[in-house]
Amino acid sequence: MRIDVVSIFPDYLKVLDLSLIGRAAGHGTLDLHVHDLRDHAHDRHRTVDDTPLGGGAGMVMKPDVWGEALDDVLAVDAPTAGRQVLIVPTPSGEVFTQRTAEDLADADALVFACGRYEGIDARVPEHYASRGIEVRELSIGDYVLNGGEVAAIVMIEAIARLLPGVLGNPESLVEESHGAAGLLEYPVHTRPTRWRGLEVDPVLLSGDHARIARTRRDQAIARTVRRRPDMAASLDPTRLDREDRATLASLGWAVPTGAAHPVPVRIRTATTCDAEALADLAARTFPDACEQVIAPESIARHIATNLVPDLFRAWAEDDRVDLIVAELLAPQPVQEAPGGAEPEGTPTGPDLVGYAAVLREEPDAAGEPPTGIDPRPACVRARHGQVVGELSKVYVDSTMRGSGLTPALMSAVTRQATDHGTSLLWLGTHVTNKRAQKAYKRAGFRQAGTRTYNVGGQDAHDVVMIRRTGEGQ
Ligand code: JB8
Repeated sequence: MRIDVVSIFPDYLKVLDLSLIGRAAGHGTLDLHVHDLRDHAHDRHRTVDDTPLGGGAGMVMKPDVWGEALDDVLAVDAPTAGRQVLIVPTPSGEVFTQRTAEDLADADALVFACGRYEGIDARVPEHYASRGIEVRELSIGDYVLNGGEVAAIVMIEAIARLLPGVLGNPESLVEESHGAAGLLEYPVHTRPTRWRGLEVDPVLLSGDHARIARTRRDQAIARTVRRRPDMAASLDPTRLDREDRATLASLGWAVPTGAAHPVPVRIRTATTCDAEALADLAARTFPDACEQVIAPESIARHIATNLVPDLFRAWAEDDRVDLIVAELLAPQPVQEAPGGAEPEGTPTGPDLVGYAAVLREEPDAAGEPPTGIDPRPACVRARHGQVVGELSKVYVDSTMRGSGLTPALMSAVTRQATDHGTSLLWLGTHVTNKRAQKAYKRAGFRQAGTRTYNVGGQDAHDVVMIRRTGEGQ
């Protein structure tokens, strides 16, 4: 690739002779030429600037001087040189990203026009574009430099390292921040394994490559969510596997079924204020659990008598119940409405899209178990010395199927139940509901037996699954 740089400070570009870019120039991969703009100024003072037309602060670089300089290096009306791009660094340009670097690494020749003062007369890029030159006005970020030279150096380094033969180890290019995955890079470590009291994750020393890859992927996701919510919001769901989605959902970004991007969610402990929205959600989601096998009237009766706001209010107030909800967060308004008044209309409750509950089998002072707790099936009853909790519900709205919210809710409720002393979780799920059984199996549950469960007056046959909590979750 040939690169020409035009500047009033050609010495600035000397840094490029150092480092890997200089070495690439040595190989002939890169052919770098720096030109002094003042060679094209013909007055006694070699003037390159003049006052802005229309007034205003500072000075503007003269189009005639730039035109003469660029005519010398641009192949105007001579499309023989392959792809040539004129790059004008400017804080008012489009943002230069890794995608831009990848695109420009494909060109045969780049010409950088480095301005100073208030910039170059706007007719200069306009002129060359109209003469068929590919022109890009580019900014390296939302801050202002004193001139285009440093920006050009940044772009040249980002582009040149993508050229074949410039990097010693091209594999360094496959896994890096701002790559196609849309994630930041995971944190890296080297020996010593313990340094100033800081240990590295033992998984890195395990030799288990699948687990290492999973841990790193989760760290990359966590970093991206914390540091770059803008990147999290524009992740491509088709590049996210099931575990990515679970990690992402636990960190507050869920991918609605079929959506192009994740949306922000909050996974939190429920309060009594959620009771109405929870009853609505339960009524929407409960039929999914047994639709094919229980009569619609029985389902309706169960919902109307059991899944009512009072049940969820009682649960939210009961220490023995771990009740977790997933709330869809409203997209942040760009700007507050003028006047700042709240919009008219019905006050809206939380937008709940999932919930999970564990009911711990501790009698209260009056000897009563938590409201709604099921009798412990025989296959669970056999286990002594355990604090038993029923994983009563893990429901996710149909719009959020495959979003990662189910495992995220499951791990949130399990963590809280464990913190509150639960050592054995059990659940019943309809024998025909294979999707639920698979999800519970992935969460570490194993079948322990069966039970009969009454749904609105009709007996249903459930699989009973159990899972110990605590270490190794
Ligand atoms: C005059 O911040 B920058 C930048 C600033 C400049 C010029 C070019 C680029 C020319 N000031 O990227």
